[in-house]
Parts: sequence; C-alpha cells; structure tokens
Amino acid sequence: MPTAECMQDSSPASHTAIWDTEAETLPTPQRQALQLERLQALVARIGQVPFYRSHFLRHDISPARIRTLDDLHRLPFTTKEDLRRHHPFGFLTVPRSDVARIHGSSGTTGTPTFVAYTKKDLTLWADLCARFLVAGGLQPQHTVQVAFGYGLFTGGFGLHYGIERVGAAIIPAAAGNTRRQLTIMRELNPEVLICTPSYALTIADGARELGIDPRSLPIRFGHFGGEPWTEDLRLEIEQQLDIQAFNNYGLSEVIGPGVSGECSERTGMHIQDDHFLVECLDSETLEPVPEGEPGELVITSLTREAMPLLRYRTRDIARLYRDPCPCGRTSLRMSRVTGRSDDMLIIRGVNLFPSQIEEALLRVEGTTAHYLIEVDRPGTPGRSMDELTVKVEIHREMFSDRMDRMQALRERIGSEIHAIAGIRARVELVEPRSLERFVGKAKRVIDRRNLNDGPKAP
Ligand code: DLL
Repeated sequence: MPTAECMQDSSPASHTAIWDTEAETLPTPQRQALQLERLQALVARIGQVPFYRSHFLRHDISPARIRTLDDLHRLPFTTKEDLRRHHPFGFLTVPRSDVARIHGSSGTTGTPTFVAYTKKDLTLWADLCARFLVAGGLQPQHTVQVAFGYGLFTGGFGLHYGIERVGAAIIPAAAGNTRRQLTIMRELNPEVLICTPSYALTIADGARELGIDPRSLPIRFGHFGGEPWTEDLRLEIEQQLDIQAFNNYGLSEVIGPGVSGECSERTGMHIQDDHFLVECLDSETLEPVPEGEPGELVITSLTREAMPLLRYRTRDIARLYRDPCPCGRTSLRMSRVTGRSDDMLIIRGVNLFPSQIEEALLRVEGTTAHYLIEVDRPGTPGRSMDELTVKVEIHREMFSDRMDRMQALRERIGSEIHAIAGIRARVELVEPRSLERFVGKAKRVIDRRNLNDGPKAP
C-alpha cells in the first residue's frame, strides 16, 4: 500500500507529500510505456463488449494493431447516448457476480446511467482519491467533513473511501441540512470540508444567518468539485471561509471523483494518467486542439475492470498542460473545466457559458455568487429574439432607495457581462437569499426557449 511521506507542518500550502511516489512521479518515457501496455491489454479485454466488438471487426482492430499511443485514434468514441442505448449493463466486461457496487451518473442532462465496479475497481478508486487528497494537503491526523450526497452519486462514497485510505477521520455528514452541518463543524472541529463549491458558499451564508462569522469556523482547507466553478469563485470561498480551496474533477462514467485534482501549486489538476488517457479534442471535428487550447476532454479508462470505456466523450471543456509541475508529479494536467459543450447557450448567435456570467458578476463589488440565468424567446416562432436575463443577489447594504444607485449597479454588471461574454443582458438585482440554494450541483440556467424552432447548442 502506498504511504504518504507527511511533513510536520500541516498547512496545505506548504504540503509536499505524495501518496504514491512511484506512480505519480514516473518519468514520461516509462509513463508512456505503461500507458501503451495498459491500452493494449484493454483492447484485448474490451473486444467482448458487443458495442466495441462490431467496431473492431469493421475496422480490423486487434491488440496487435495498437503499436503506439497514437493508435488510440483508431478506436471508437463512446457517448452518453451509447451508454443509454445499452442500459443498464451492456458495457460490462465481467460477470454480474463480480460486480461489487453500482453507482449512477447524476443525470446532469437526461436520464441517469449506471456504473459498475468490481472490488479491485473500488480499491483503485480509493487510491486515486487518496492521491489528490494528499496532494491538496490531507494528512492522517485531520478530520474531514464530507458534505456530498451519499447514494448513487459518486461524490460521497468516492471521497469517503479515499479519506479512509489516507487514514484521516471522516464525518459522513452528507449533503444538506446546513444548520446541522454548522453544528457538527463547531462541535467536532474538522479541518477539512468536502462538497460542491456552491455548497461551500451556502454553508458560509448559513453561518452568517446564525450570527456566526464563517471565518471563525474550524475548516482550514477544502476539496471542492462535482460542478464547474471559476477562479473568482475560488477567491470568494477562500475569503468567506478563510480557507484554501482545492479543485478536483471526475465523472461517474469513468470512475467518479479521482480523475484529477490539484496539488499545492494549484496550477492545474494532475490527471491520474497512468489510469486514464485524456485527449483534448475539437467537439466538431474531433481532431486534437493545439496544445494549451480549450477543447472537449475525451477519456479512456485504462484499468477499470467492470466497465472500462474507450474514448468517452465527456462534453467537458478544458485545456491540457504538459509542462512540468514544481511539485514533482509528472502527469499531464488539466485546467479547470470552463463549461460543458452541452451547457453552452447560443443566444442571438453568441456562444455563452454560465461560467462567463459568474466571472462577470464576481468582478462587480456588491454582488454575490448567487445568480440565475434565464433565457426566453417571446413572440411568434421565426420572428422573435432571444432574451437573456441575469438575476443576481446583491449584498443587503447595496440596496438603496435611490433609483439612480440601483440603476448604476445594474449598468456596471451589464457592461461587465458584455465585456466578458460579448452579449447584452437584462440585469435584475434581487434580495439576499431570494434565489434557490443548492446542496449538490447548482442549477444556474432556465432556458424557456423552444429550441426546435431556432439555433441550437451542438
Ligand atoms: O460529479 C464526480 C465528482 C464528484 C467529481 C465529486 C468531483 C467531486 P457526475 O455526477 O457523473 O460525477 O458528474 C460529472 O460533473 O462531467 C463535469 O461536467 C462536472 N464536474 C465534476 N467535477 C468538476 C470540476 C461527479 N471540478 C460531471 N469542475 C463532469 C467542473 C466538474 N466540473
């Protein structure tokens, strides 16, 4: 079992421990050799899945024809639609009796799909979570409050067993009941919080409502993931809770959390690329984008036993970095996810990601990170224009009887949105706590257009 070399100083910023030194610092040539060996073994194994077998037969693919990592491009893509078509277990590569656990994707878009794990998959998953948790400062002496949902969602159980693997104490608080979260936090003094970034803000809000200064809470750092968030939101969480906030990424189809996560350098998330081959492709041409450019992440899970996937189209947009990280880990890194290609709104012909609105709002003093984007298309089909409304909560002290002040604030927000996203929006200032709060993934867009009669997101 890998062991983290822990430092005396437990501040995450100065933390340099590595959970699995051999795997995480493997020099590039050995890493690539390992990836190739694992890819060949995967192609040999995965040919039993009917979906892949028919493609392999048509394109004359066999393990012997995978000679270099570039041959990955010969392999077929797998989409969410394919998983749905072969629901629930058409992609299983082990007998049902070997399945040790089943989780489900959150169904961000459409019906959820199931994901199966063998015992070995569960051990691997715990180890991969341990890698990013340790990279972001977790040590065995810490206590961690997990405020992710425990259930079909992979967040709760995935992180839970990762923390257990590191040897830290777990408070499985699960998502929701913010008052109780705060009581637990004040009684048990956890140093670490794990949840979605939006729930971290909800916890800070909840504390203020109870007259507690969120900065006085015992939390010193947090691992947040499960939904897109901006760098400005990171700063907001860090300031409000007086903590360090680390990003981690994953998706259930591939394993859950544990695909990648930040180290103390926080210059991108280290991809566990001895287990996941990640490509960054243009969503339309499906060709690789130039190094460092944004594109859709496409992931091959090399070592999953129960349900490995070839070239899974995540729809998540991010950049890849290959330059060395000062932390000593040698993996590929990815930027934060700026949106999903299927979350992209096209409004009056302009592409808009919700994260751009978040970025704009957090640049204007007096606004909060609680917002809702509404898109309408009033009028008759074919003769109507899209309308974009952004509702944003502002701090109580910003509310004023003076119409001119409120109008000036609306205008500042509107021009920031225009500067960042190139689109005009109607801005509505709403009272603190009037918009819905989320305990899991935040839902920030209501699109009321009937998109069958006009431009569509791809
Ligand atoms: O959200 C797995 C996870 C749980 C990751 C907890 C990290 C922490 P799903 O429910 O299948 O799995 O949703 C996966 O969530 O394709 C992204 O669109 C989004 N996502 C996950 N982590 C991040 C992140 C889990 N750090 C989908 N930044 C993914 C941006 C994220 N988006």
